[in-house]
Amino acid sequence: MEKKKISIIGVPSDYGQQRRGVDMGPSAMRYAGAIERLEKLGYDVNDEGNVSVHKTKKTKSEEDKLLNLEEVLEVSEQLAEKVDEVIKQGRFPVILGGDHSISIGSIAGIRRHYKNLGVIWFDAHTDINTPETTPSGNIHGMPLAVNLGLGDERLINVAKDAPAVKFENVVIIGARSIDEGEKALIKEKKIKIFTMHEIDRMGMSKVIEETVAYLKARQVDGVHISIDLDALDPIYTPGVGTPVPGGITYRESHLAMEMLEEAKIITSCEFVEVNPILDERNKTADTAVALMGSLMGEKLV
Ligand code: 4U7
Ligand code: MN
Ligand code: MN
Ligand code: MN
Repeated sequence: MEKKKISIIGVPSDYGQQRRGVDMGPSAMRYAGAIERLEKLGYDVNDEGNVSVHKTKKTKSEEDKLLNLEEVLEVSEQLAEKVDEVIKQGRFPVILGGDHSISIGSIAGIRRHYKNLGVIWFDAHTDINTPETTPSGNIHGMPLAVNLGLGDERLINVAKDAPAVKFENVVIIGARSIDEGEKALIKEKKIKIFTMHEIDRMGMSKVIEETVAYLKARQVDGVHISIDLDALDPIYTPGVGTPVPGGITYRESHLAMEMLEEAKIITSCEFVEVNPILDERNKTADTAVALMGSLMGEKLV
């Protein structure tokens, strides 16, 4: 049998938020052994290197309440092209962030290849703010909205050639910090969400069973999982820009990855918000790479 092919794409961008260091996320995950770990699983791994991110003076567009909009756009366009190219080559994209604004570009590229894409958003936050609802102006709080076709037109236009993700094709897992405007939108659009409350009550096993059944019922033709490391409790992933207590445990997160792997539904993935400057001995990158192993088929025995 031909080896399954993976392409790693690094995106050293920190333009979606205001803390320094998250641009070093791709290096930290490579140091933590991402490539070796996937090769050990028998994959043909191609490290595509990093998307080039120009270090410019950060600009602020007061009027639009969007920080570093030009820079985010530039990174997004490049990343969308790169992801598109990799999928055309028949390779499975594994994207390493960078802050979560990179999902504007990654999912834009992915969307060109699916008519009915499913998206799992593994995060302490819901990242569904728009310029109208954002309390911070930080674009890393907006990528889910943008991929649903909501928010700033220039950001939405990164994927102008592709269908928007459908509201009913999204599942949010791990949320525990949701802004008022986000809550209203989630209710209005009836977006499927398993907050920490549901994870506590149902257990992660049931949450993933229901997630898989939900996406299958919608007959998705691919599923992208976007993993923000702040979904986990900061005990396990202290190196993130916006930590929120009361998160997913180490084992719960691994169980989620193992069950998604068993379900064979995932067609692309990304790991974001790893910030080595805020980390303890690269713990957050290590956890990201361990999750990657589980998601891609590592077994305990
Ligand atoms: B992350 C926030 F207000 N919602 O929009 C915002 F709480 O990618 C945080 O999930 C966003 O880390 C966090 O700024 C974005 C805030
Ligand atoms: Mn988050
Ligand atoms: Mn996020
Ligand atoms: Mn964050």
